[in-house]
Parts: sequence; structure tokens; C-alpha cells
Amino acid sequence: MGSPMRACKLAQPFIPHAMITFYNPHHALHQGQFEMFRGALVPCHEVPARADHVLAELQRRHLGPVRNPQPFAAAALESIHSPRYLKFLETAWSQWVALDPANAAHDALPSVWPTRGFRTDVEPDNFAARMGLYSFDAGSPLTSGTWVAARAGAECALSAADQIAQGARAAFALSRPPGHHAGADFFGGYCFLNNAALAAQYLRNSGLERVAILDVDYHHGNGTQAIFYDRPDVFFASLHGDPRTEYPFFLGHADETGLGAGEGANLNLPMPRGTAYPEWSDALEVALAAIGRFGAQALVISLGVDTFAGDPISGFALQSDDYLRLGERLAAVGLPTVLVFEGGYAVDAVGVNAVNVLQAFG
Ligand code: SP5
Ligand code: ZN
Repeated sequence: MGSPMRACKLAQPFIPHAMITFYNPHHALHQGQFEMFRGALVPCHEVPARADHVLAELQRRHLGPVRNPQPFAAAALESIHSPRYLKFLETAWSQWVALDPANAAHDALPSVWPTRGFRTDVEPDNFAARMGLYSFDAGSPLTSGTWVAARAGAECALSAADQIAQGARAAFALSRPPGHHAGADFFGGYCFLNNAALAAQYLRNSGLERVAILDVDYHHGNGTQAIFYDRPDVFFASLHGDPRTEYPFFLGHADETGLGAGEGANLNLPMPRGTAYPEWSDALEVALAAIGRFGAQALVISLGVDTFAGDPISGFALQSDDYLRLGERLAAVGLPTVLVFEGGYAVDAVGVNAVNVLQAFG
């Protein structure tokens, strides 16, 4: 091993364009206990150790500086999320505990939703009803620290986008809870604020006319798709498990190509359970070719590594080395790139897999 400390101190300043990581210092404040699965409460898959392992692996490989995010004004979050949803998230925990002080001992989960034919324009006074209005599953516990953690996570994504706006080649938002299932006014799929969407919109606001989001998480990024579905300026491409069998089930089919002015700016590439890197990377080429035709000036990657063969809740078969090939390929696109950490639940492998992408990106 020689002298790793010395190697670190000498080598780091000479790494050209070392990728900056914005790490959410408050991520562990969001620590859900249970999610609903087949009629029972089971331990959450989306745990603080996920981000801890990625950070440890980044530092072990000396892959560039790790910083805290900058603060951003409320307007940055309102560029994607509705004011009433943000107000709900900010105040939900205190309202939950006000219902009954004993609630402080366990997380809030929704149990009633406005499906077809119900009204969503009138915000109910009842807390359970508002939980349902602003969510789409019972797998995403809202906890005492959810708002603080999610807001700091959004600030990681915004800080990473700001680096790109200032001329950096790449930046990484290392945060949880993840974001790509969250819509303008709903949470679900472990997600509360859509970090990738916030980064893309920040880049638009900083003057870039065309931004592409490439979502490589195992699950379709339904929130991101919905946010940009009718817009021609943000291209969304997603590689994911076929929603006929895979979460989030109700969006992500290949015939969803965009709406109105956004027609042609949405590309879904669903794949069957068992898909491994050779077929997966064919779909990646299709997505990158479309992003090239779109003329994107910057790229936002929703970097989920739940495509890993060992993932406990997913069905693809990527191996750890495949993430090196993914990172190399993304770097070869040659666009300024924000990488945003999303899913990946094989906790012991999530650090190696995510950091393989970053290391190979260079
Ligand atoms: C960001 C992201 O990857 N969100 C994924 C959300 C998936 N939620 C539903 C998962 C249901 C699987 N439950 C299996 C429990 C077996 N112990
Ligand atoms: Zn996922």
C-alpha cells in the first residue's frame, strides 16, 4: 500500500477538472422506519447507510473535493414544486405530532388517495387526506427530518448545477432521499423533492436553452417525466424496468413521447426483468443518440444503481464493472454533466457501484 496519505495530499491538487461532490450533511435526518409491502410494514430499503457508503468509497479513492451545498432561496424550489406542496412538506411533521403527541414515535404514511373522479383542487384540512393528496404510494414514510433532509438534498443538486453553470465539466449531488419519483406536487417512491428536475431547471434559468435528463435508475422517473412532459426545452430519457411488472407501474411505457410543445422530447426505454449490460447498453445508445439529435447543451443524470444484479428490490443484472463502462460512456458524450444520486439498495455494493460511474467519468 505504501503511503496512501502522502499520495493523496500530493495527487489531489493535480487531478485536472476533478469532479466536485456536494454531499447532503443532513441526509440522515430522513430515516424512515417502515414501508408498506403486501399488507405489512417492512423495514425501509432507503436507508442512511446508502449515502454513507458512497461517501466513504469516494473518499477512499480520492475522487475530488466533497463540499456542503450552498443555501438557495425558496424560489429555487418553486421553480419545480407547487407552493402548497412545499408548505405541506415543511409543516407536515409538526401537524402529524399535533394530532397526537404519541405520533412522534413513528413516521407518517398515507392511506387514502384521490383517484379518478375525486377533486384535487381543494386542499383538505384533514391531515391524512392531505398526505394522500400529496402522495402516490405507502412506501415513502414522512419523518421528523424529511423536510430538512430533502431541502438540503435539493440544495446539493442546485449547487451541482451551479457549478456547471459556472463552467465546470461535471458535478455530483450525493444525497438522499432520492428525487426522480417526486412530481411538482407529490411524493412517492422514497422521493420528496425532484433533485434532477431542480438541477435541469436551474441550468435552463442560467441561460442554457436545451437540457437533457437521462434517468438510468431501475425505476421509471415518473416525477421527472411528468414535470417536463409538455415542454420542448428539457428532454427526458429513461431506461427502466417495464412498468407492466415494475414499480411505479402507471407510467413509463414506450408510447409516452411528450405532449403538445413537448411532443418528441420524452423517450422511455422499458426493459424486461433480467436485462443485463449488453442489452441495457444498447438502450443507452438509443437514448444518447436521441439526446444528441435534441441538441442538449448540458446533461443531468439521474444516477440510480438499483440496476445492479444484487439489488434486493429490482430486476436487472448489471455487474459492478458495468458501472465503469457506463461512466466512460457518459463522459464520452462530452456535455457538461450533473450527476444526481437516486436509487440503489444493495447497501454493501452501492458505494462501489456509484463511485465506479464517477471514477470512470473522470
Ligand atoms: C428512487 C427509487 O429507486 N425508488 C424505488 C421505490 C420502490 N418502491 C417500491 C418497492 C417495493 C419493493 N418492496 C419489496 C420488499 C421486499 N422485502
Ligand atoms: Zn429506483
